[in-house]
Amino acid sequence: MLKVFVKALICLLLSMPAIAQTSIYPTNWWVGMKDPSLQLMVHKKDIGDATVKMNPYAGVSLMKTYVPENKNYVFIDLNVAPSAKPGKISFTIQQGRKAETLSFELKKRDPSNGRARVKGVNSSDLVYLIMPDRFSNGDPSNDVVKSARDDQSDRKNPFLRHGGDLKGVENKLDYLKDLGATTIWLTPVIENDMPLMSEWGNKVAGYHGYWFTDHYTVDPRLGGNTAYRQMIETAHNKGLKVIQDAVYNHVGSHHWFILDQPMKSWLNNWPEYQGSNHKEEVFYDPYAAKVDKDIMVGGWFVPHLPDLNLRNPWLAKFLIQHAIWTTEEFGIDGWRVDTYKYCDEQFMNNVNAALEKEFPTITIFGEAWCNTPMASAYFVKNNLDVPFKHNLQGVTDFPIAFGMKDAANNNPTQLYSLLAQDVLYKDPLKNCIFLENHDMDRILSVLGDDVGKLKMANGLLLTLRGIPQAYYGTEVLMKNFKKPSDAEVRKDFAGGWNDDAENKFTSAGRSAAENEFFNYFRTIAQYRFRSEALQKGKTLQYQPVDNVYIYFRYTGKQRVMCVLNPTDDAKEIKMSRFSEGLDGKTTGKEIITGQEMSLTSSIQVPAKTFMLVELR
Ligand SMILES: [Ca+2]
Ligand SMILES: [Ca+2]
Repeated sequence: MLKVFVKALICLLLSMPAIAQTSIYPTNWWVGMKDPSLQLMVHKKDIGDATVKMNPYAGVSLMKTYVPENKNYVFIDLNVAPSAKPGKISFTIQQGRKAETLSFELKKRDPSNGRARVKGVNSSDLVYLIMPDRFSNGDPSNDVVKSARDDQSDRKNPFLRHGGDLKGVENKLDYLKDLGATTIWLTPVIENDMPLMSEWGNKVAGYHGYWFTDHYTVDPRLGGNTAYRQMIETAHNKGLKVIQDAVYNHVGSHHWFILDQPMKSWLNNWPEYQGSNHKEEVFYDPYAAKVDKDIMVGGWFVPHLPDLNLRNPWLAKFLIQHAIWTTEEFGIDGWRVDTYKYCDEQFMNNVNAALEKEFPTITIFGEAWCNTPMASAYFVKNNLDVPFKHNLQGVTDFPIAFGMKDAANNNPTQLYSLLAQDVLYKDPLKNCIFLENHDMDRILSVLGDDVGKLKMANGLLLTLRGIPQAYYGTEVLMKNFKKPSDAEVRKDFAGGWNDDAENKFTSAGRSAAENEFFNYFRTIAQYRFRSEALQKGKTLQYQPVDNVYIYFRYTGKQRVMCVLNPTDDAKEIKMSRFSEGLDGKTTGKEIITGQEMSLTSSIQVPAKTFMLVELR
């Protein structure tokens, strides 16, 4: 492993670029931010030997400058007073006899934050997760970028880029809205200018987006910053919201600040390559050894993803300012944070607090791939007595994902028990719930290609507490296991490319079976869109008896009853046990079939069925 690591570092050094131009990060800022402090990171050959002066600008003061070990950087701390007006501040950089003037823009903040943009995402929403490279190609002219380290696009190769982009997503927003989605979450859109990397014996492109190389650039193969801004504006105009995917734990090995590292402590360095142990227990285990925690947080994912030292205050400021910059610049409504449990805990609390300070309506949920509610709850606001308290709003709720799968597989008892453990969370409605995502086997395959089970699982997904998230293609029966690789669960959406033989974005292009499931999903999603009980109601659940699981969602105005019979037998269920949930109601309408029902004595529940009954 040592050899691999050293080889990787040598490769990095060899590919180190000359610094072509002076760059300032963030690329601009705004007046009127609640935090007046602003730290500029300037990247320029030998700037550490220069003198930096700020030319007078009303309301903006230069507090201090700092030159790190690498003299190609200087950090400039500014204070931007509330009185400062929009405009361009300038710096004079004197290097020997040469003087250069750098200009930096302070813009006016967008007045619609918290209303038309940065609205936040909550349990009233339905999130639809898209990997843009694999969804729809709206602009074939950007499929290949000649100047990129990876200049290939080939739909026949599952590991290369396929040409999908942000214009493609924009073109399909009406389809998503009709399906009942209110929010799109895209796997990261930030530039991944990485060469092909070896993963499990394959040469793989950064088509998925998780290998950042420049935080301030949206990947040109997705359409760049302009296409992202345009897609978000169109989504907002259609009443849809957008979640961006953040990665704080690592970057790609060809990120400019890895190729020319500002200081030695920028990364979590080890004498020889050290992978993470992937054991979240180290955080809450009262008996945990410190070294195990150090390896969990500081160990790397793979050699080509340098693990960031989030305790470095300059790096932390860079990343926090980037999160704020992105939110203000593009007006996104929320963040999903990748690899949350591998990041320094205090850093994560600091990012979340900084975002919530500038954008009180923002939503943030973290990816915490955990098997137990105890572990999931640890990473959010919780009711646990633990030494470190996280401030995160919600997590991607893996235990509930496994519970819903088991329930559809004729074992609902585990789901019942998992929900009982919601006592651990301050607000379980802020968790994101799902059946599948880009890192998991597709749920239809997991359920043995049984569309009946798929229906039951999705019935649960759309009616249980939390923010439900669908994964692109579920609705048209896309399936596969991650064997031999995760590319199998990231196939192209048929019809997203002009030359596709089939177009599953239209009912005419879908098979009868696909349309049946599509309509099933859409019916519940559309009902959910107007049901306050499903969106924000309380939950009342009953212990499963004979594997039939019944729960209610209710507010003061509306009640719904959800009935899951995953068994192979039709059941007659006596209603007397459910009087607390029925609250005196004697009739109901089953939403999926439209059937009126009497609830006075008993109901008939067909085998392998999920019923959603609005009480009257
Ligand atoms: Ca394209
Ligand atoms: Ca880490």
